[in-house]
Amino acid sequence: MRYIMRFHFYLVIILYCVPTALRAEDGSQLWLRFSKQEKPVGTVQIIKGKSTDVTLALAKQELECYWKGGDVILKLDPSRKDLKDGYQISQHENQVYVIAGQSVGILYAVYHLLRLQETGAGIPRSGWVEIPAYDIRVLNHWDNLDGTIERGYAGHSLWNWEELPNKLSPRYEQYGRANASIGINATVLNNVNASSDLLKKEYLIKVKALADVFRKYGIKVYVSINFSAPKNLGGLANSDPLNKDVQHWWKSKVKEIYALIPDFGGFLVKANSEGQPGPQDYGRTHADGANMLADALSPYGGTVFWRAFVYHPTKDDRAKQAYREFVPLDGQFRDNVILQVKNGPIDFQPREPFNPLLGAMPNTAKMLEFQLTQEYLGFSNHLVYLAPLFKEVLDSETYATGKGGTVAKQTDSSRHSGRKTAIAAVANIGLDTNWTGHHFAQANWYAFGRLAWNNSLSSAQIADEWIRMTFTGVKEFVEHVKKLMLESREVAVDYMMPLGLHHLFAFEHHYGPEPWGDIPGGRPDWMPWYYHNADTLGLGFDRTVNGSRAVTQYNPSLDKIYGNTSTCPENLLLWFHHVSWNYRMNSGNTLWTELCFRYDHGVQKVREFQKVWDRMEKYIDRPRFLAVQAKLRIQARDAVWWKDACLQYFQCFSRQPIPYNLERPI
Ligand code: GCW
Repeated sequence: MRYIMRFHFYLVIILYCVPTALRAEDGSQLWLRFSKQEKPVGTVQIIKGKSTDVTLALAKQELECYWKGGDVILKLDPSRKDLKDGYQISQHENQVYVIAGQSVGILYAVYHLLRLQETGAGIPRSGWVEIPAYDIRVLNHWDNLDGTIERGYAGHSLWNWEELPNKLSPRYEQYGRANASIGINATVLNNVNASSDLLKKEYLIKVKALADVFRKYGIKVYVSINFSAPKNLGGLANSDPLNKDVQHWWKSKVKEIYALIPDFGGFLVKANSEGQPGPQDYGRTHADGANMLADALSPYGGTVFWRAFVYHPTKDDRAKQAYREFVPLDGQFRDNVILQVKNGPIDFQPREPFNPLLGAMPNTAKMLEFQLTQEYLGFSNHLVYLAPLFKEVLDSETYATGKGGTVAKQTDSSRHSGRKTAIAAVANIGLDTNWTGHHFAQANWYAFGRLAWNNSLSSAQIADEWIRMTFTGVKEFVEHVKKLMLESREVAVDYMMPLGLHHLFAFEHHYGPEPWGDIPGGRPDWMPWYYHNADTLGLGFDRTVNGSRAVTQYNPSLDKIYGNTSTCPENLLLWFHHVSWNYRMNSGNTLWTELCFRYDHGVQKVREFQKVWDRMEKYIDRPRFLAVQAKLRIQARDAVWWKDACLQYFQCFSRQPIPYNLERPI
């Protein structure tokens, strides 16, 4: 009997582990390429865990498949509330002890151990504790019910609404596992430009099917709602948040959802922005709208993510809209509402200053929204590692709470005991075999998860881990590719829009350059000239007190820095100032010459990336080598396109030559 049981045990391990090990190198395995162990090297014991706990069972299974470091003891300790969904790891002789208050903490710890093993980092003897920086670490999918993805560049949606709930794609499990491995614990399934239909019973059953898959991985499901659903679906006369019938409609809808999904996360809402309905349609405020939903969700512990991205026609500077609309509402939101704020005041540009709302509204919970899908960064064609962008925002000094009041500190759990904290990113995931279109775009998904867990990690450390887990630990490869990744965002800024330029994108699709774009009679804030303001005198958007005054939305200490050309960081100069073509930059160049050099530098660096990558051929598998090589070819072509288009256009205003030692436009 014992032999049969043992045989059975090995069979399960083989069936579970081998398929991952044998799969072709097509990128589908992401960073989860743990090599399987031949036979168990140690034992995995669970202390104080329920035998029916599927998350715990998964954690154990992962260790049994891949862990080569000896005996591990997993212990649930419900009294350790201080750990939240984190864990404590220690080592005694050759045994590793993992303690967590919840089973998902154990799962995270297991992935941490495997990561240390795979990257060769070793387990610190002294042991350590990990507590996540944010309570809710959430991906936002902009997936539509017809399978398309708004701003998605990696194929169609993962969610197959036609087949759900009866057929469950194996990718749902893989998605859950990948997210759990980096600590992501929440997902918003559908586009913020939401269809009311998602709240129909027939769809809620499908949402439930997904929630049932993700639960094991510690992931809660949220949905984006359409504010007009009571009218659209419920047939009510309106969707006014102060109308009792509307409130009642939401309460019963929420009750229906929780009856299906007891751990449902809550709602994400885009209201009164880009034509979406919202409380202002009825003369109500964002707080009225958010609080109505919050009241419906609160008996069940649900949360409302209310977006601050409001964008509608205005004569004033678009960058000021969100702050102007939301700051007067500070303190009016319920405790289970979190204001979801895009990292910059415009829209996921290659570089923006941080959104001033993040340093305002002290009595309102706020969370950051990043964008992983590269809407403004070359789609899935350009290699742009985004951790440096995320870190730049997180580490930005807001001065809101004196020195050290960084964006990270304004939003994470370090100062907000009691209130839920969160961080979101718009996903870059689709049905493509490699999930994200570009193999290196996987690194952005990975980096978001790692920073959402620990916002003090460095971009370099995250890149290092990712490269070792995804490709190889060979030093040559790691060092060169890491350098390339770390430079890649600044390089993209250089060939697209250096020195604080922004929104020079082609209309609608946002792929290439179109600084000249103009639609007679169209909204000014859709036109690139609105943002660059090029004229014969100079270039840039005057947001100082002499211009749009957007600079005054920052704390006075920053307002002074940004508001003066001599103290404004050069990488934001043209964001805040209209500067003369002959303005002297720190390099000694005039603005015009510096601009030429920056664009040219961007192009030359992408060419250098191509050469670096070519030298990496011998270290990795052929399919991924060739795929990245081909994408770099596109990126190099695009970089030249950007440089030529922008420089030749701006030259019409500067009326100065392109420096003789730079590459001629094609
Ligand atoms: O960046 C803009 C995009 C829209 C998007 C909107 C938003 C989902 O171009 O496609 O809509 O932002 O964030 O709501």
